[in-house]
Amino acid sequence: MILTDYFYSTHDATWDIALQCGVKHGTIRLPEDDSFDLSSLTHLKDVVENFNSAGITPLVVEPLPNKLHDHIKKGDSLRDSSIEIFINLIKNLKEVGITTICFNFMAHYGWTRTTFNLPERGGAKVTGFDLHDFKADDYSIAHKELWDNYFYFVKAVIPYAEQYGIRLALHPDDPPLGSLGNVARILTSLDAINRAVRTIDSPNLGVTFCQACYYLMGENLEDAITKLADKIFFIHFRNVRGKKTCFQETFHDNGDINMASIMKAYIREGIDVPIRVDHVPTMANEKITVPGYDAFGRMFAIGYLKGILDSIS
Ligand SMILES: [Mn+2]
Repeated sequence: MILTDYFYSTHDATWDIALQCGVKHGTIRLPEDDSFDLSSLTHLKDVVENFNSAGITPLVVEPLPNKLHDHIKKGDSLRDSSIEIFINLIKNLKEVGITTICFNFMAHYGWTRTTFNLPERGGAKVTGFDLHDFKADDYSIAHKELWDNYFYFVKAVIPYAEQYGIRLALHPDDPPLGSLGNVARILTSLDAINRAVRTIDSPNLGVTFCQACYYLMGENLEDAITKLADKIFFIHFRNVRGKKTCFQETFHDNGDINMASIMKAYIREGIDVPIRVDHVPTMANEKITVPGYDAFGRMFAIGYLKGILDSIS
């Protein structure tokens, strides 16, 4: 496994904390302000140089920039121009040594929570979701239309991903519910994921195995890892407690998933890909800044992940 952490593209304490914890590789979020031109190789090189000079090697981009992806998911009039920019981005990522893009196909609502301050062990705070508390707006899209938009996108970009050696790693829907309000969700079961990544047969199309999403789908995790072994390109190391209609995040050692046995399953299947910790609690003396991404919980999670990896390998 290649240990990464999730970084914004401006040097902040998360970079130094990760480096101090022994993380040398990055899963990076590209800048979203208008001064960053997604078409510019120079701008991308500047971002990567900045990481490199701090001692971090970026390997994964997550997510596919929303200013492109929202049009692609909805299939609106800016879809084709957005796909063109993305194809150019694939070429540029190859130039700077980034190998993997984590993308999702959740339209309109991204990863969705109904609360951001549930108590977890010792009074730490976590995010949670309860379908009863979810308030939908009036946007709607149907399952068929979203599947059509998904395959339209994948067909357009896969030849370039293959040509430039970039792996597209599909993240499942979070939460994996069949719909939110009138917005269809399509990547909510192992069967659906298999349809998404095997209908078009390409070695460059696979998945981000976000463990907790697969758990909340009701899938057996070890079984899912075995069935997707050739397609797991990136791992979100994440734990959770509950069911898909009502759940909360947890410390990595305090949820429903046995994290050590899941790690053994990856190793048994020969999966050796970038991994990062995902969705951590906010702890004492911290304010909730980016829910799920505060520093102390991340330190704990990285240490816990490193301990499991060291004990197995
Ligand atoms: Mn995830």
